[in-house]
Formats: sequence, structure tokens, C-alpha cells
Amino acid sequence: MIKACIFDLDGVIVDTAKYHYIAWRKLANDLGFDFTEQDNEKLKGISRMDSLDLILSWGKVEKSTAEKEALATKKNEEYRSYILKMDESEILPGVLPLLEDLKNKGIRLAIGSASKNAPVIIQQLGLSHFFSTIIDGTKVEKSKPDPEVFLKAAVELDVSPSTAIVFEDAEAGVEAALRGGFHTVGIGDPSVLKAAHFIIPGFAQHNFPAILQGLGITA
Ligand code: B16
Ligand code: MG
Repeated sequence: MIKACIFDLDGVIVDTAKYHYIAWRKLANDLGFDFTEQDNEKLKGISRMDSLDLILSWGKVEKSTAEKEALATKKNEEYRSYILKMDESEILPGVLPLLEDLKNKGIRLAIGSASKNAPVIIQQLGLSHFFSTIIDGTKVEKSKPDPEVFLKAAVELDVSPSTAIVFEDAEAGVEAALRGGFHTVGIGDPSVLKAAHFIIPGFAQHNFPAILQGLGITA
């Protein structure tokens, strides 16, 4: 019996990776180096400061803690200028009908995201009314692959992980969900997300009954 669904945000509900890439790339270029969209894949699901550390290592640039804080703030201002222009047209295919179906079935919904911008993104997309709680990067001490973000969401929704499904597009997020004891659906590349219980390319071709079937759960 499934009582709740917990959604990662970036890469599951909306594709903000392209905006992260523009903003991080601008910062790298200002520091005198560049990185590719393929490199950007490695930043999916990891926190802002961990992303910055990785990017600086690619450019072989060393910065003090205070300088890193300033760089992360600058990147976030640039990133926010893009996300504040987003609207419901950027919701990924199949997401809206799925959320409506889940809501109608009385299944409790949460966001479990590393992003400190998660609440504003959900608001921009007009999806706030679907989610009982948003556990974002400001509410956790440990980043994915630690299960804290999803376990906190389960506590807020008052469900046990064994009765909840987590949807994740990042390898670290899939690991976090599995470590938390959740039914885990990977969204994206099977070669990256192979540890998940069930993997789909997105929600366009997979509704809730198909997802339950893929997980081997009888409704
Ligand atoms: P922010 P998710 C993650 O969101 C992104 O995938 C990752 O690329 C980003 O660095 C992280 O949020 C932090 O984002 O700078 O907005 O706090 O996939 O966990 O929803
Ligand atoms: Mg993600």
C-alpha cells in the first residue's frame, strides 16, 4: 500500500540543470576556464558548495572559504535571474497529470531536493498546492547520498519509508532513497541509475499504475 510520493525537483519535475549550467559556466569563464555540458552532469543532485568545489578543481583554482561563499552567492544571483522567469510551461511532460492523479487518490506528496531554491521554483511552476511539505537544502545537514532529506519528508508526511516512493534523477539521490528504505524510481539514464528498483525516462509514457507495476507493487 503506497501512502506517499516524494519527488526530487531538478531533473524530475523541471529541468533547471540548463540554468545551473549557464550560471556556473559564467562564473568559471570569469575565473579564466571553461567546462562542458557533460561535466555539468556531475553537478546534478549535489549541493551548491560541493558543486563549486568540483568546478574549482576542474579549473585548478584555489579560493579561501570567504571567497567561495562570495562566488556561490554570485552564481546563485545569476541562477535566480533565470528561475524567476520560469512558469508552468517548464513543468516536465507527464508531471502534472501524475500529480493530479496522486492527489485524487489521497496520496501525500512532498519535495525532497538539495536545492535551497526549491520553494521559489515550485511557486514559479504553480505547483505549491500539491505538496504538503518541501524539504530543501536549507532543512538538512547532510547532502544526498545521505537519506536525511527523504527521511525528513517521510516524517513530515507521517508515513514509513516502506509505504513511500521516491523519484530521483541523480545517482546520489537514488542511493539516498535506497539507504532510507524507500521504493525508488530512477528518472533518466539506466546506466547511471541502475541501482533503482525501477527506471523510466520520464513521466510522459508512465502513469501511476504503470509505475506500481514496474515496482512490483499491487495497488
Ligand atoms: P541550489 P535536486 C539540486 O537539486 C541540483 O540537481 C544540483 O545541481 C544543485 O547544485 C543543487 O540542487 C543545489 O541547488 O544552488 O539551488 O541550492 O536535483 O536535488 O532537486
Ligand atoms: Mg535532481
